[in-house]
Amino acid sequence: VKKLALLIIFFLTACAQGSADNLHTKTPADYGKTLNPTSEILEWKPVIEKINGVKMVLVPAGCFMMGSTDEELQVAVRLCREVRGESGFCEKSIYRDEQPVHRQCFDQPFWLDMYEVTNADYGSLGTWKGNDNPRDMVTWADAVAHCKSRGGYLPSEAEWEYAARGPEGLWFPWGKKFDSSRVNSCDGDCELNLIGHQTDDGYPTIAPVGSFPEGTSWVGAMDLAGNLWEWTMDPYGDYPFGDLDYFDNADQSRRVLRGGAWFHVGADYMRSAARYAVSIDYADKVVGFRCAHPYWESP
Ligand SMILES: [Ca+2]
Ligand SMILES: [Ca+2]
Ligand SMILES: [Ca+2]
Repeated sequence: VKKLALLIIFFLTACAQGSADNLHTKTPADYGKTLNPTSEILEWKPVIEKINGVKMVLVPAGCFMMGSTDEELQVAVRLCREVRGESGFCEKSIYRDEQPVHRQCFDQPFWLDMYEVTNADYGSLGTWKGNDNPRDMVTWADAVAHCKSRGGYLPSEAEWEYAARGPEGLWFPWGKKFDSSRVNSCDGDCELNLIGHQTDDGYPTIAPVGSFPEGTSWVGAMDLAGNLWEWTMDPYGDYPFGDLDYFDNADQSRRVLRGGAWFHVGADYMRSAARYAVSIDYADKVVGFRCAHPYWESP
């Protein structure tokens, strides 16, 4: 019996090392990166690994300016007016929770799902259609539990925004100008298309993940803007994000969604800095999520 137990332990250890070999024994230098917050990350080339069966992209250590400048809020107002007209409610105050702009730094790299979590990833096939469609109708707790089951976690607002806009502080994952053809938004054949968009992305509701490669962010993550809105870990609070005061004063009953979704006609909520707080129990056809994973995994 003892021998068998030892054999099992040996086998388990071997398995653990097997999976470690393809990931956690790699140092950043193995990817040819220093992963230091230097100008090097402005020329970042995506690094993709399958972690527990799901494609994830490496987000290097570094810093960015979280939140929106006055200039960006003016852009948000303009994008809102394009949809709701001059008389529509498109005040700067709607986006005021994106201010003040403040620096956020990551001293460790981390992994982020390349795509929104799909029905296949989530294990809901049969009930939900399409292997590659993003899983919707998930509460915050569902999202947290799924990420945990994969050895990861739901990304923070700061992690999400950094992966979307990068050290250059882009307004959208691809740049500073909105382009409806780069996202699954509400255009063309979408029922809620109020402004007679000239473009038609071909998807009236959700699209299979990765359908819009032109919308890929600097780290190689796709559909950060559009398709499904994405849960983040954090309770809703006033910036600056992340310090002790933030969590003490934040509204624990609400969590923040990022990136906008397929039903958005305008681009104001597709901006990488845009925040939208909903009840922690909210579940809807416009909300999904993606997971993060620590770079250095404790043994
Ligand atoms: Ca579109
Ligand atoms: Ca669409
Ligand atoms: Ca999305």
